[in-house]
Amino acid sequence: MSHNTFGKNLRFTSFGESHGSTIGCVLDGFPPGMKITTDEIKAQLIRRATGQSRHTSQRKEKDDVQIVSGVFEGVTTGHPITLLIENTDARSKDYANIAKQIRPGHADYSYWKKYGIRDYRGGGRSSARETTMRVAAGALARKWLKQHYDINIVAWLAQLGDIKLQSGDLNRVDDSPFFTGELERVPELDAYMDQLRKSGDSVGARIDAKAVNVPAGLGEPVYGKLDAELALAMMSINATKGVEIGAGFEAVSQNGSLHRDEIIDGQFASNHAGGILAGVSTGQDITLSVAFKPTSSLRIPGKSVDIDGNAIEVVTKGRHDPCVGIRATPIVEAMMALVIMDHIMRHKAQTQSNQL
Ligand code: EPS
Repeated sequence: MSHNTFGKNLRFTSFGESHGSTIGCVLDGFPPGMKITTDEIKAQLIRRATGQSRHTSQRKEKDDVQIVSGVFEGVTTGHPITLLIENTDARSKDYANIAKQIRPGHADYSYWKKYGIRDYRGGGRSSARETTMRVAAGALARKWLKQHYDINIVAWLAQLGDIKLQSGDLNRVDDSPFFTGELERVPELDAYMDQLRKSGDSVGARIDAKAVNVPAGLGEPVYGKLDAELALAMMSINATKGVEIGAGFEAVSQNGSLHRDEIIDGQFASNHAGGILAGVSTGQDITLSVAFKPTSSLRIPGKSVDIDGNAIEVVTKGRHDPCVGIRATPIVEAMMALVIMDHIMRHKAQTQSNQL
C-alpha cells in the first residue's frame, strides 16, 4: 500500500515526482472563510526553494503555485484546496549515467526492492522536491493558526556537522541562507560549506523548532498523542533520522527531580517536557529537534551494486544539496503547523460537540 496522506480532520495529500510534469497537493477539511493569495504561499515556498544560495542545489524552479480549487474570490470555501506547481527545471540527463546504479544510502535501494521499478530520473517520489507541497499547505495552516490562536512557529539551524549553534535572535533566522539566529556565525558556516562542497562530500544537520501560544489540551491519548503525531510528521520528511521532543534523549541522564517541570505560583518553572505531557499539550511552548542525515548523492565514489547485482562504484553528478538539513527548516515549521492545526480541529470536534 502507498500512503500519501496524513492528518485526520485536516487531511493533506501530496502527489507528483521530482522530474514529472507537476507536483501538487490536496488539503481537505480546511475551514471556510480565510483569505489567502498565491503570493502568501509563495513567500513560504521561496524560503525552502533550491538555488537561493550557493550552499543548496542549483536547480532553479519558479515554484509558481496555482490554486485550482477550494478558494473562491480569494477566500477558502471549506472544499478541498488543490495546489499545483509545475516542474520547469528538471534535468533528467544528469541521471543517465546512474540509470542502472544504486546510490549507497539512497532510496534507490529500498524503492528498487519494494517496487521493482527503477525511475532513475531524480529521486522521483523520494526526492525532497515533494516537500514543496508540504510548505505550500503549511502556509495556509500557519496563517490560520496565527489568526485564530496567535500561534507562531519558528525553526532554526541548531547544528551543522560538528558546529553547534545557539538559537540567537529568532526574529532574524530568515536573514541568512542558514536559518540561524546567530548571524555573527554566518562567515564560519559559509567557510565550512564552501570547503565541504569542494570536497564533494555532504553533512547532516540538526533543526530545532518551537510553537508558541499553543493552547493546552491538544493531543488524543493514546494512539493519537500530539508528540507521536509530531514525530511521525517529522520522520516523514526526507533524510530525517531522529526526532526529540523537549529534553528528548537528554531525559535519559536527568533525574526526575530535574526533569519534572515544577509549577510555581501557577507557572511552569522549566520546559523539559517540550510542552507535552502524556501526549497532550500543556500550554507551554512545544519544542522539538530533528536530525537530518547527510545526503547520499555524492561526487566521491562509493561502492555499491547495479540493478543486475554487479559490483560497481557510483559517482553522482548534477545539482545536489551538500546539506539538505539547511533547507529543511521551513519544512519542519510547515509540518508542525499542519499537525497542530489538525489537532485543534480534532480537539474542538470532540470536546465542543455537545455544544452544537
Ligand atoms: C533532490 C535532488 C535535486 C534537488 C532536489 C532534491 O534535484 P534533481 O537532481 O532531481 O534535479 O534539486 O530538490 C528540489 C528540486 C526541491 O525543490 O527541493 C533529491 O534527490 O532529493
